[in-house]
Order: sequence, then structure tokens, then C-alpha cells
Amino acid sequence: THKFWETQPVGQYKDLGDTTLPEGPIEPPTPLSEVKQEPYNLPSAYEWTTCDMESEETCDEVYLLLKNNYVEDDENMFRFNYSKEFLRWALCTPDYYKSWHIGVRAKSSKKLVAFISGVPARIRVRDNVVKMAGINFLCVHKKLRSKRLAPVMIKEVTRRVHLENIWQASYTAGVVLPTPITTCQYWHRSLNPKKLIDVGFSRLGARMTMSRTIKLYKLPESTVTPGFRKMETRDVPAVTRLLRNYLSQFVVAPEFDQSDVEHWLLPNENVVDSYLVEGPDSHEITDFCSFYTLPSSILGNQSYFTLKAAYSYYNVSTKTPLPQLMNDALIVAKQKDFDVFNALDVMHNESFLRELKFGPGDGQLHYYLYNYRIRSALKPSELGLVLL
Ligand code: NHW
Ligand code: EN5
Repeated sequence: THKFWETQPVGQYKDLGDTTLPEGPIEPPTPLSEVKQEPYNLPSAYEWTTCDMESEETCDEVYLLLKNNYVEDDENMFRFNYSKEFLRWALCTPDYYKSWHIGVRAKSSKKLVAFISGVPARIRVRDNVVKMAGINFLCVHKKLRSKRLAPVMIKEVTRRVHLENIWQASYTAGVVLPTPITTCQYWHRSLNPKKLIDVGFSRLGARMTMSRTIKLYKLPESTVTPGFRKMETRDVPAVTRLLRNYLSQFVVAPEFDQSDVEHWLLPNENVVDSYLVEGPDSHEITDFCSFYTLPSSILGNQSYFTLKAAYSYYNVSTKTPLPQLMNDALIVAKQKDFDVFNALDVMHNESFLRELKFGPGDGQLHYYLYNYRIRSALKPSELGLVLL
């Protein structure tokens, strides 16, 4: 049972398969004058703080809270270590609200002990473009777990989103909550198999030696597709057209305009990498691929401290076969010294995962919408959305 989630406008288990319920908002918006004006109450030892992520000092505090307390795998061997530059990129979008970057401090020490954030996003569900908050980086310090702080933080971010006249949200989680719109599988492509095996990220396969494994995952020194190059500012209009057209086929996808493409897809060192294929004569942009950088701390290894992981982001192929395009993405990721390339089975990713020697991981990612009902669960391949 879910004492908190039962009270929220999300798809409930009891309604699963009820085809009489309409698709769309679960609750109508309330007049802004009826939105609670004061913050929710925290336990008396704690206070709310709005985090200015443009401030070096505050960004550092959020970074350290997450570095030490954010998501781990099911065996607690690895923990996400989002960089400061990444957090700024993820949170300080062109149209962000500072009020949606919410911290909790201990009153006595002023230490940051919890965080939750939202950024505005336009998400299309079938034919409807909905203004949403993309919620991410919910984190409660390890020493304050299981005290029901998370529901208060979720209610507080919801209140602050409502104050901006926004009534829906999207989020992902590794845990099952009421109720996923789809469940995706993580896949992993070894780039540095020796290190991955040494740190326990992967295992030597049956009847495999280390040298056979290294040979299996070997990649060419340089990319193979003619016209494959890094994306530049001048490509924003063409990439926007290519991506908008591609994403239009999925049931749920972001509605990107040029300013979104500039923010989310222009290369940003150690944060996001984007490449495209430019045709030989017309200089037409026919294909695009991208990945973001998210290292993980390796917990309790004597020789290695971080695992450098690339995560597949948005990819579009109209001319280069998607497996060939993604093989070039693997080659640049290897050149940039990533240890592993991760991807979900969203969009058309199934078409390259096995062929390029990705293997299924032990983790899944569940996608959710807040206050928006979908008639029945989607297939991962019907999803055109990648959250950070
Ligand atoms: S998913 C990553 C979440 N963070 C982590 O896993 C980091 C490590 N864990 C922690 O910090 C990406 C804590 O365990 C957290 C829970 C803080 C997760 N989403 O305080 P209590 C995101 O950031 C429910 C939603 O005692 P705790 C997305 C749980 O089911 N709910 O637990 C975030 C239970 O409710 P129930 C989650 O362990 C989306 C209640 O929290 C959850 O000390 C947020 C227990 O609270 C999760 N990941 O703290 C929703 N994990 O009903 C946004 C647990 O079952 C919704 N819970 O009794 C939309 C808002 C905006 C709407 C705008 C219109
Ligand atoms: C929302 N934005 O479990 C964030 N990762 O498979 C919240 N496993 O890395 C999302 N357990 O399978 C939270 N190696 C959900 C993700 C939480 C992190 C997580 C999984 C995803 C993961 C690795 C390591 C497992 C370590 C022990 C894994 C196998 C790789 C192998 C490579 C060779 C081919 C077969 C697979």
C-alpha cells in the first residue's frame, strides 16, 4: 500500500484496465487564489531553502548532498555522481523558476539535508501538448530516511508548480509507484571491459577469458560514417526540424523548439555530446546522435573511484542506418575515455542494442506522469522521452 501516493492524482492500481476512464488530466486546475500560499510544515528542526544554483556555493552543497546520498544500484556498489556543470545544465534552463529548486536545511547547523527540483517542459501526449514540470533529484540524506520527509517535499514542489499555473508533471524512478506509463530496461555496452570487470560492474562471461572479452568489445580508432561531425550552433535550425519530425511518431515526447535544442543538445563539455551526419553535396543534416555524461562513484574499491558512463540521449536516423550511427557514437565515447555506454529500450533503440553488443542490466526505469491519465501502459518503443 501507498499511504501517500493513494492521495495523489496519479493512475491508481485499482483503475488499471478500466477503459471507461478518459485519457487526460485527472483533476482540473483550481483557481490560483485557492492554491495554498504558505509552504507545507516540516518537522520543527528543519527549514525550507530555495537553492540558487547559479551560486557556486549553493551548487556545491547540492552537488555534495547528491554525491553522498543519491541513487545507488540494488547492491549498493555504485552511486550516481552528477557533476556541478551537469546540475546547472539540468536545472538552469532558459525559462526555469528558482522557486522550483527546493532544499531543506537543519535549522541549527544550516546543513543541506534534502533536495527536490523541477524544470518547465512541454510534453506532448498523443495530440495534446501539455505544460509540465520535469521533477528530478529528489534526495533525502541517508540519516533522515523513512521519516516521511519525501511526501512533504513532493507536496511542496507541487504547490510551487501550481503557483505558476502548471498542473502536470513527468518523472522517472527506479522504484515502482502508482502507476508507470511504461517500464524501460537499461542496457550497457562495455567500452573498457577490464575495468568494468575489476570493479564488479560486469562479469567475465562463461567460457570467456579477459583477452577474448577485450577483443569482443574492441572498436575502430575513428568513426566510419562520411560527414559525421560534432554539432555546432549553426546546426540548431536543421537539428530542430529533424528532431521534431522524428519525435512526432511517439505517443509521449518532448515538444522541442530551437531554444530547447540549443540548451539540451548543443555540445556542452563533460555534460552533453551531439554529433550529426552532413550530406556531401547539399550539406543537408540527415542523422543525429547524442549522449550525456553521468559518472558513478565506485563504492569501496581500492584502485578505482569513478565509473565514467555515457547515456544515450536523442538519436535520429533518416539516411545512416541507426546501428551504424550508434556505432560511431560508441567510437567517440571510447575516444573520450568513457568506460561504458548505457541506453534504454525507448524509441527505436531495440534496433541497435543486440547488434552493437549491449547487454541487459539489472536495473529498470519506470516513467510516470502526475495528474495525467493514460488509457493503458505504453511499450517502451512508443516513448520518445529521455529524462536525466
Ligand atoms: S528518482 C530518484 C529518487 N531519489 C533517490 O532514489 C535517492 C536515494 N533515496 C532517497 O533519497 C528521480 C530517499 O529514499 C527518497 C525517499 C527521497 C527517494 N519518487 O520520506 P519517506 C526523481 O527524483 C515514496 C516518488 O519516508 P525516504 C523523481 C514512497 O513510495 N516517491 O521515504 C522524483 C512512500 O510513499 P507511499 C517516492 O526513503 C519524483 C514515501 O515516498 C520515491 O526517506 C517525485 C516514503 O517517504 C521516489 N523516487 O525518501 C514525485 N521513493 O505512498 C514527483 C519513495 O508509498 C511528483 N517514494 O507510502 C510530481 C510533483 C509535481 C507535480 C506538479 C503538478
Ligand atoms: C532518474 N533520472 O540500478 C534516475 N543501474 O542496469 C533514477 N547495473 O548500472 C533512476 N548491482 O547491470 C534509478 N551491469 C534507476 C537506476 C539505478 C542504478 C542502476 C543499473 C542499470 C546498473 C549494472 C551494474 C550492476 C552492479 C550490481 C549492470 C551489467 C553490465 C553488463 C555489461 C556486459 C553485457 C551485459 C551487462
